[in-house]
Amino acid sequence: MGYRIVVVGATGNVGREMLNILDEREFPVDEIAVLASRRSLGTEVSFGDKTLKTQDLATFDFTGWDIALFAVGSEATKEFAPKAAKAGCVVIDNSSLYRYDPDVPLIVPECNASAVHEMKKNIIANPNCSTAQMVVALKPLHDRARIKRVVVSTYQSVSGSGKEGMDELWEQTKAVYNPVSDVPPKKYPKEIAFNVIPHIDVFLEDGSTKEEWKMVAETKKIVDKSIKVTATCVRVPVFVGHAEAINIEFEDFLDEDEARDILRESPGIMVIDKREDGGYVTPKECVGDFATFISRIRQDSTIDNGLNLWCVSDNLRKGAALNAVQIAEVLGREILKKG
Ligand code: 11C
Repeated sequence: MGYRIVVVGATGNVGREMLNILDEREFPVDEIAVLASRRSLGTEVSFGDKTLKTQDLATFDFTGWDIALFAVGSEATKEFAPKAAKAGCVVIDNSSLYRYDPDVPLIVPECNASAVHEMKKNIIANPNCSTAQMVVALKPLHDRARIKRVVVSTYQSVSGSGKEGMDELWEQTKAVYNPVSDVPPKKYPKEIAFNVIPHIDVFLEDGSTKEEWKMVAETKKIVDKSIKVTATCVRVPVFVGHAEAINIEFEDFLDEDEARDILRESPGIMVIDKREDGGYVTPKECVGDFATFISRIRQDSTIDNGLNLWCVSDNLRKGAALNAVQIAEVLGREILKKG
């Protein structure tokens, strides 16, 4: 016996990846419903070799459904996730709405799968994409040498801001070569084509951005509240795949060779780290993959116990859809026990 699964926001970048990944990982699905807002109603989406027609989120009855993977904005989540949860359907939510709620586990299965037992509201939160890939790398190193502080700079692709961001990069890039039309910035505050923008999400009072704050708060909730994190999040003209330059200060000394061995043995990680031309992974190469790729592992000799590394992952997969399906797998194994 398998599960009755709902994908909410099935026509978006993340919703479509959720369907692909449920199929690729052969998640035990008995029945699947794909929901969308009225705007995208009737749109067809693929699930394996099937074509599914979207149904209306506003009128859908979640009673009798086991798991709902939500990939819609915070507003729609606020309205519909509690309805699904109340109807007995466990919500795995990709928005930021519930991530910091103490009664909602925030889970990256490689780091804190057991938090699934702390679920109190029938809701589990999926982290921000830039956090998910970073904590996969941090957790095994923290277990060995205790992380004190992390300094991270991100290079985030436009798919993180949905189809509109991807379209804006595409249209602006074409306009550079064919300057008959001007494509002014709309989704982003400045032109993204052939540029980088040190601004993701809204500004906060202390001068940081919400994206940077999320990396701090979510790392503490998932890995260890004692870890200090400072982040600079930057949008780059890449379609899919987020990259991060991570500097880590440990309590104990951790040799770079040992760190490489630990990471090689850790779940969800692929180490590609040859000290030669091209001996590292770039966002283009991680697209469509499940792994978080780690390269450029090296000692930081400017501090006592420092290490640098480069971390790349498909933000629509590990950063969103894959992590959500992995949570569903944990939920099935540990709690629902149907598959
Ligand atoms: C971006 N990280 O790249 C964002 C997208 O809180 O889930 C995901 C935002 C979130 O723009």
